[in-house]
Amino acid sequence: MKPWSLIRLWPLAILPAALLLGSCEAPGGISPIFPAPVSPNGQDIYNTYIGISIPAIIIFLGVELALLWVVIKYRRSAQPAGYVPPQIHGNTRVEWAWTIVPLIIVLGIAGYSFNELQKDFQPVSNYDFEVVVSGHQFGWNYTYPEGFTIHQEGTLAGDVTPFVVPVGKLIRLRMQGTDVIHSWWVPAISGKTDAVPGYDNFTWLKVDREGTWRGECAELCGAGHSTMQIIVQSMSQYNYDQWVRKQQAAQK
Ligand SMILES: [Cu+2]
Repeated sequence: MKPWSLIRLWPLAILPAALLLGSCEAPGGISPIFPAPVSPNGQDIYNTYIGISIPAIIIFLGVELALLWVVIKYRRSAQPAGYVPPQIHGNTRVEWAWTIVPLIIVLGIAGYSFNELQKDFQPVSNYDFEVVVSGHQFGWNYTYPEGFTIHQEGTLAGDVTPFVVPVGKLIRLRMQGTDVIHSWWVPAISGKTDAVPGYDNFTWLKVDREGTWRGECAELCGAGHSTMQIIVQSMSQYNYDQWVRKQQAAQK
């Protein structure tokens, strides 16, 4: 095969990327891109993801394009017969540069993500109220300060019962596990937080608009793991208060 007939196959190279991006809107929440964040911690995680991914993609494209350029421009068939390229042993200055620059980039990423961990993955104390979230095989229970519990039993047959929150309130989630380790994850709202038996973990949310968001248990926890869907529904304080009264009446 002549080199140029190979190059004409370039659309094949971008096919996987095109397929991946084409599935962005696929039902079931499978997407390489996070949904629009609706809680400050979700926003910060999103910013961290974008802040690291965009420079990484630019560097990747730069390296690959430079590689392609060298492969094509200096291919053997474009050189005179018997051509031997210059035999260079090394270049100390270039070697220092490609050691130091990646080191700075990696340390930058480490500092950036560590800062985000310190900011949004600590237990909050200025919360409006706390909900105890308990994971079990296979579902989630949400116990509210008023004393009632919402059972979000896992299923693939349809939507699970939503975990209802009021808009704009800072809610601390106390994560617990009753059997094995689960992990509560709603990408638009917060990072993954493990629900561990015998140990309380904390996360929080402060949803800024009304709506419904989906998540999943993010820790393989047994045969029914995939049924552990999460739905968070946020509503106005007025509607929320009415909803609370209804739950209290139903669970008396
Ligand atoms: Cu689970």
